[in-house]
Amino acid sequence: MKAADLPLHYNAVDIVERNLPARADKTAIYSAEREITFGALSEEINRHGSGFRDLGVRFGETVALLALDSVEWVGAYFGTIKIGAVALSLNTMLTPDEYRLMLADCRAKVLVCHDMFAETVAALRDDLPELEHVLVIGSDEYRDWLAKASTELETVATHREDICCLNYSSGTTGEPKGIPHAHKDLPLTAQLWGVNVLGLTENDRTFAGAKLFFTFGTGGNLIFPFYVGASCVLLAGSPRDVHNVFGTVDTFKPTVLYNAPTGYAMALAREDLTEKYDLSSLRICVSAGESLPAPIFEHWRERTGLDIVDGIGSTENYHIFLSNRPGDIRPGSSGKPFEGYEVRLVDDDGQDVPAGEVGNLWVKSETASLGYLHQYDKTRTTFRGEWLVTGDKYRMDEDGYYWHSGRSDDMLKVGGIWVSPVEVESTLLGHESVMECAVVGQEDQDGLVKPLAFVKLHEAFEESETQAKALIAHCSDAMASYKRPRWVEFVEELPKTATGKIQRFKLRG
Ligand code: 3UK
Repeated sequence: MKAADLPLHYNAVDIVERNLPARADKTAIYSAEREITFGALSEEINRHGSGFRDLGVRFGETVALLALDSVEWVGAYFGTIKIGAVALSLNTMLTPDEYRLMLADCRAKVLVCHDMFAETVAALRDDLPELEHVLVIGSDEYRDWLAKASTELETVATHREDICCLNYSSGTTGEPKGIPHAHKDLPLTAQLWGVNVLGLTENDRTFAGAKLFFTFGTGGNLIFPFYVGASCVLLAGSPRDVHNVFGTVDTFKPTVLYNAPTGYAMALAREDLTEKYDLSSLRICVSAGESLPAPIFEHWRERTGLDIVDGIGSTENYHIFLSNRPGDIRPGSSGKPFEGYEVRLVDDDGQDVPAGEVGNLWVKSETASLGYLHQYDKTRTTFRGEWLVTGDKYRMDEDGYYWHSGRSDDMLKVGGIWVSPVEVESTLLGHESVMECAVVGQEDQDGLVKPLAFVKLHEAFEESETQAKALIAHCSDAMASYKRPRWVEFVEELPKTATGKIQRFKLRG
């Protein structure tokens, strides 16, 4: 499928509405809080869209979502898209400073949040003059607003290349980059990977440890299932809790499970996993976010009888662009390219490297974003004509499978989510005891990368286990906890260049 196969005027609310009227009574979303049919969901979407209109939201303006995975998230998301506005999906684990930056950058006009975020948002409002309305899910105001809104809503005839959604991804120095996607990208990725590679059908029921705010989750657990008329299962709670994820599998019986490698590693650490939870509904598992080490794949297969399909995706491409496929898996690799995505491995001068050698991974597709919002320079170095520079190093083996060989920047993927060493370092430097530090990735016992901090203390402080713990706790409080260093090594000196820049590569194990 090509973008040109879609109508010129295409609105991605089609992903839901294509199921009407045939599947009006089929459950679209299962969750512990609420279940909803395609018919009722469509009404909920119309109410949200009409409600946003009533608040003055117009074509191209941004509606921000800072919410747990829920029916309301989905209603607000597609309601925004249907009126030609842009749905900003915010990671729920960020700091107030990050929210301020993002909301200002995209001039969000309305924000929909769950009440646990209401206080954080309220404290930012003085700095965000363009944020006119904050709607707290479940509040009386929200209920009244929705109740008053019309269930009839005409779809705005957006161009298939108009922007429908926005996600922020971390940069090397921790600054967020806004990545817009067009209406066309949603059905395209659904067809190219969801259907053609994963083989989703309307008989599937998807579930993801990855949240809806991450395009791994939005695509895998919302867009792709709805595109084929399948249902999804949403979990409001944390996917870092094994019981949350596998208790949900046990209760709602999904056929497909998406997770980051760490989700599988954490589950394998539970001896009683398969006795405690009935996983028999699952037919296939998917992993992305960082590479899935072969031992995790093998142990998972031994323990559950299930294969894990590993594919590399990115927010820039919306979803997976190089992938293993059911029945054709080379454990430890990211698989092969598939229809709709071409890849190249090139040296630093842009020349193709021979098979077997490590090169920079470039990818060409019709689902790539056109650039980063308000980041002209960064856009020009990443989006090169038809090719997108991923920042990943890869090697192709003699059978055409691609093997991840690290990043060309210092960025880390921890639990499938970006961690900028610079951000962890500046947080550590915020602690009174730290004079200098450097953060690098180190593999844990499962072969998954976690932050390791090298720290030089001020003289008055003592290198001790207690001091190390205090630094880790400091990071855990000041940032999203997954970004904290898992280990601290005290050093007398850090390796530096002649100009005084810390050489992280010399510290990598
Ligand atoms: C790394 C992987 C090895 C790689 C994502 C699936 O992770 C996603 O998007 P992000 O923008 O990060 C992209 C970067 O993450 N990566 C992702 N998957 C793998 N490395 N093996 C993998 N399987 O460095 C890539 O450039 O956060 C993944 C679908 C949608 C996504 N947004």
